[in-house]
Amino acid sequence: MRKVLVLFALSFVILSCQSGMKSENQTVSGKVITKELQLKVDGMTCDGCEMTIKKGLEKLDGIIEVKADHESGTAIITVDTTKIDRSKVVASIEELGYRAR
Ligand SMILES: [Cu+2]
Repeated sequence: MRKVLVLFALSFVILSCQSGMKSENQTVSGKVITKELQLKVDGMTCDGCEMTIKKGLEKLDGIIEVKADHESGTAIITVDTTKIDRSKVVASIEELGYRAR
């Protein structure tokens, strides 16, 4: 019986360690799993384009934060991976009239 208790305690410690670990830029808290997607976006030429992408993406469920930069042609999009994935974000950017990869 004592062995079982030790095993139980041990597995609990291991499990709680794992849930506290972070992989790269992925954060796990409750049911929200956030991830930063770094995309190359072609076609942005001014601040207005950045805003178009920002506003367009922020309407979608699962988008937490959007940073777009037309000078470098990149966008960093923080998403909740339980609600949206990279391919959906790319498709949405293309629907807005830009090319993302
Ligand atoms: Cu523009």
